[in-house]
Amino acid sequence: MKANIMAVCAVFLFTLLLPPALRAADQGHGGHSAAAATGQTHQGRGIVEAVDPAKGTVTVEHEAIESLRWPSMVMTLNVQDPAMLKGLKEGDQVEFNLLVKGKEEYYITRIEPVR
Ligand SMILES: [Cu+2]
Repeated sequence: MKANIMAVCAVFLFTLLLPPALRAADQGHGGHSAAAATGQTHQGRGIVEAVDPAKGTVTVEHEAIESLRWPSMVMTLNVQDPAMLKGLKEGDQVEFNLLVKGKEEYYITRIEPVR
């Protein structure tokens, strides 16, 4: 009988632990890492706010990215190769591919102006 109670307790504790994990996947932008699977590439669109070739970053006000459950927002993102930033300037409307490299790690693997 005591063992049964222990088993029930274990199941109960387990279900207590589950909801936060599931909620994390639904957090959208705040839960970046939880929602994003490593190795996946996602497509985004946005407007360039700043380009920093020295750091290899581009700041974009991106539209919502459904596949990542990200709402629209301003982000500074690393590019795979700073050469990709050549010719990009503030105000450009762009399309980009974003590779999920790891926890809170994203790289733009393609970025092109939309004309
Ligand atoms: Cu973002």
